[in-house]
Amino acid sequence: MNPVTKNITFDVAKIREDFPILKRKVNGYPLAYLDNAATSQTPKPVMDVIIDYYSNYNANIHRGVHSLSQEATDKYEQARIKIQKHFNAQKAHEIIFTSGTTHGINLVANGFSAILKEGDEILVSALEHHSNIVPWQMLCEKTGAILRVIPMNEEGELIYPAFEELISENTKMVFLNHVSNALGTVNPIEKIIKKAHSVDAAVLIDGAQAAPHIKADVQELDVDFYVASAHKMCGPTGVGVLYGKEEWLEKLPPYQGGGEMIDTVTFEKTTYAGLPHKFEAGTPNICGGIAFGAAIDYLNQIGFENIASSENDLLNYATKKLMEIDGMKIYGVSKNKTAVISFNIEGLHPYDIGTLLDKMGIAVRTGHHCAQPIMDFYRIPGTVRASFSFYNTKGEVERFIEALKKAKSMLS
Ligand code: C6P
Repeated sequence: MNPVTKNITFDVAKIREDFPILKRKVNGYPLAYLDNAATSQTPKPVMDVIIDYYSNYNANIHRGVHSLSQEATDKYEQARIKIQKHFNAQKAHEIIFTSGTTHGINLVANGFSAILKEGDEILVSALEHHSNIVPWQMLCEKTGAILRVIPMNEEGELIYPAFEELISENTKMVFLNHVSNALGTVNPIEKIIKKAHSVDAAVLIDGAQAAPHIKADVQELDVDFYVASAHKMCGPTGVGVLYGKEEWLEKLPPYQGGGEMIDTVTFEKTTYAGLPHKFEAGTPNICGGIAFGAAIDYLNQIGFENIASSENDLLNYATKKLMEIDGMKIYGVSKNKTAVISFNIEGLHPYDIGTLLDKMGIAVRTGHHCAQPIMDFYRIPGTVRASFSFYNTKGEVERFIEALKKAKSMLS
């Protein structure tokens, strides 16, 4: 848990006014939405942008001479620049719009099939979401490259000395998440990137769970690829970002062929458009991209220090209260973690706990969280996962704890 100074202007009651969904009831109880790692809720300013788009300038982009098309194109490209500035990318064309983190990773993995050869090694961490495992396994099947795994410890942290032993001149790529979705662990990506570059390996960071909480600076990190999803950042589903260093994006072949990604097409030969269009075939999620820009504005207006500070308070309070419950086991106890608590109560199935919590208006996720290797490590089928956002309150944590105690007594 990170000590971060809290800005006194942070007013959670006022912030909650921006999220109409937080006023609804579920099963007769006020909603306590504690499944933010799965997807975040959408504030009114972002919804307003979506309504404005469809009310006033819905049109295809980069294609039309008419005013609506030009307005939509301008707004879409402005959103790209907002995202560029947010992640501090050097160039706007290093920002590729995707449909989300999964798409971004697949795009890069597909590109590396033209670069890797049999016997090359690629390193993945033991803490990954399936999205950052399966595309690389598919890549290994295609190329004959070898996938090696950086192991984790009981606390849910990567074992850095083991990474140092695994990495070698044969390592061509390292990919891991910035923050684990199942445990909340913040990985030491700065030193991993530095070490990977010492053997000329490229690094892809899956920022899906970090981007809502931590403002990553891709130039300072010197990372080769960074991916994230808008829907975990108060934006809509179906849109995300792939940041790639220009030199890498130039080197990788296109992922999909189609409209907008070409320069010229004849039946004999097609030449491709430059960046970023080379990787953006077809009509994109135009409204989603523009709304993603608005979501980034919204988060920056709240302030990432405020976000970290308020979420950290909720994490500390919830952890302390959970530990008072008999039979409680929390998975992922790194000192450096975001506001995610994965747990089980001895003798109870996570699914049963989640179902009873829902009956009391508390939304959590249960299961393997698309991270089966982590569950295998702990030899469990799954966990209950509560994940907090800056718009959650201490009162909601208290309701969650009380509901959990009630569920426990009903199930025992
Ligand atoms: N994790 C969760 O409940 P998409 O679905 O493409 O937006 O994101 C995939 C993804 C990739 N990496 C990490 C670290 C993630 O957490 C996720 C999505 C959600 O944990 C849904 S499975």
